[in-house]
Amino acid sequence: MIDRADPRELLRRYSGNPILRPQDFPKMVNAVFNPGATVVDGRTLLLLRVEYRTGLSSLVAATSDDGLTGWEIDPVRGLFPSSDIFEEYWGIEDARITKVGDEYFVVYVGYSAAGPLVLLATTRDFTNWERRGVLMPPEDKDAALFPTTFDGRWALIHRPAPSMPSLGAHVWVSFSPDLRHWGDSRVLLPARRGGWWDANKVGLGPPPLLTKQGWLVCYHGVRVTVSGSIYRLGLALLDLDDPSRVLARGNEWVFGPHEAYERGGDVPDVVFPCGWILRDDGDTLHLYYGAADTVVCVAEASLATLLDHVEQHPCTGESAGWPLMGAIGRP
Ligand code: BMA
Repeated sequence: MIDRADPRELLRRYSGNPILRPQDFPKMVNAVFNPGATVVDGRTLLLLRVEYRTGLSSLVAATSDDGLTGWEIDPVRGLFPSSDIFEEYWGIEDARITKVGDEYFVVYVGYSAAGPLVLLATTRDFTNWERRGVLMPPEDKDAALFPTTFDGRWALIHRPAPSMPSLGAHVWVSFSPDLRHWGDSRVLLPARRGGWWDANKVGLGPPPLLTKQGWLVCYHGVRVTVSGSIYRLGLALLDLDDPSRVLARGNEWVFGPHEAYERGGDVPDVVFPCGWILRDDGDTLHLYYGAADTVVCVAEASLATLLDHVEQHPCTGESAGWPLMGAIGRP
């Protein structure tokens, strides 16, 4: 394999990667990946997607003091699907955790018998849960809540799949007064077209992160090649008061699969984060991601450097939006 490690990368991989592997589990499992992340009682908590040898997934908690080492898999804490629940019929996947007061709002994908959809469950301890139902019907995934409301409305970033895939799968934002009724939906980050790294299919990574400059968003872009898809990560910045306003969007990806554990696994060439944690110094950011749909890894970045990057590599004009915008109705 070609070594493409580059010291100029903005996100630096932890040398102890992968931090969690299938063989770390007491029972044999197929894969552990795409973790949500938060801090509980001073410890880093990951809500791992664990895929069993049935092919179906649960969300299992693991904790660590420093967020890098000494991971303890918790046999009790986690969210476990029930085949009695239509929306969770084939398991649950890819949690994004948003802390609101002293509650954790976990938005996750339910693999229902009618396709993947977006569900919400809330908890204070990751043991006792209140299932709050469907936020978005099939087919929709890659969703997370903002930790604050905007003029009294919750905001959800999500990624519906269009019935005509050739039109692309784009990141949307929707609003709700009560976390049940959603609307005022609009495209937030359109997938670009043609040769771009994020052409045709994009989706949210971790929940949006509050910074002085705006909400920092990390999203994945999927490049389809003759040997399969490559999942890479890019950045955008949203207006603090109106999260449907994109202030900036980077034109380059900032992280992509390089290492052997990212390039080989159940689904090669995938880096897929569902959580990040800003550490107490206010600048160190730990990004937790699934690698190749098989193991869990972490990379570190300086928040200030990421913000500089998104502001200094903005896309403009046509590359920022719809290539055909304005064409409709011309004679
Ligand atoms: C996406 C999601 C992720 C997965 C990725 C790559 O559509 O289903 O859970 O990691 O594909 O397989």
